[in-house]
Amino acid sequence: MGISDPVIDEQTPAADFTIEQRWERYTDEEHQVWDTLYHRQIEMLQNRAVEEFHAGLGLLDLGAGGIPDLNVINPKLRELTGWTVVMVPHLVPDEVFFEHLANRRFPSGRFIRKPDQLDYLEEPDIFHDIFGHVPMLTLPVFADYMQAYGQGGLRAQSLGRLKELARLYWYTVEFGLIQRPEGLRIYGAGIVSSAGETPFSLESDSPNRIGFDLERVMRTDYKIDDFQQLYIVIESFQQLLDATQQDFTPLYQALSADTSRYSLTDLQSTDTVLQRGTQSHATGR
Ligand code: HBI
Ligand code: FE
Repeated sequence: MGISDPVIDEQTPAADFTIEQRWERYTDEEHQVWDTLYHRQIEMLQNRAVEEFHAGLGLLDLGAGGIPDLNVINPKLRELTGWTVVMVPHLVPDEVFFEHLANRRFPSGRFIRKPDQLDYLEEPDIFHDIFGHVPMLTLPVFADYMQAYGQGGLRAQSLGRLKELARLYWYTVEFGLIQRPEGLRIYGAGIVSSAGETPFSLESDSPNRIGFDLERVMRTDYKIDDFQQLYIVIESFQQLLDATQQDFTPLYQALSADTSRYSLTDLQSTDTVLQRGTQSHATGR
């Protein structure tokens, strides 16, 4: 599974799957990978990532050089929004993941990709998890949204609605865009941590881009192995938090009563269409 990391392998995870970071054990080569990725993305993200993302990087000083030390960033993050980052070996079971989020703990991988894997990896590493996700956790409204998602996840699991709820995470936390007066901006962690998808998500004429609608998102499948064919655009982070804090019971009932699901590329008459994509990337034409 994934990339081998001796500092993970030597530990027995706790009951909540956490391990110690043992920051002093990262090699120079590993710190170098962080720095290479960091500088590449910072360039790419000027005027593309939402302002609050850049602010979060600054508040936590994530560009100080090398892989961040949790003992340094956690006191700052806790002070700002009450969140902390914990280390986990690899992907953790859904209920463990949700339980951490519901308690304002963000589970991050410890390992970092190898120098010859800068652009592709199968599971989230510390660059994706900390550079991608943690800056937004400095923003109170987004911090609250992530906790509400974790709490919703625990409920969805008991109601058998995990698949639908996971789509919300995918289309917002991982691949979300936001409309700003100066133009579209990126806040999704899967995009900000990817050199290829950063310009693609905003500038390509291939993908569809539509406004946020919770039921629409929950009815729409996604692909994990290529750039997205559909991006969901929110108007504000408050919109996201409001949507998540409502009682999902009627929505889940509607999803059971009408089981129709939308294909990735079909637009619906009720969609707020920002761009009708050509899908040239997916079809190769
Ligand atoms: N575990 N470490 C880790 N990181 C994730 O992003 C993650 C996970 N386990 C489950 C999971 N994500 C997903 O189930 C959901 O968000 C739905
Ligand atoms: Fe992620």
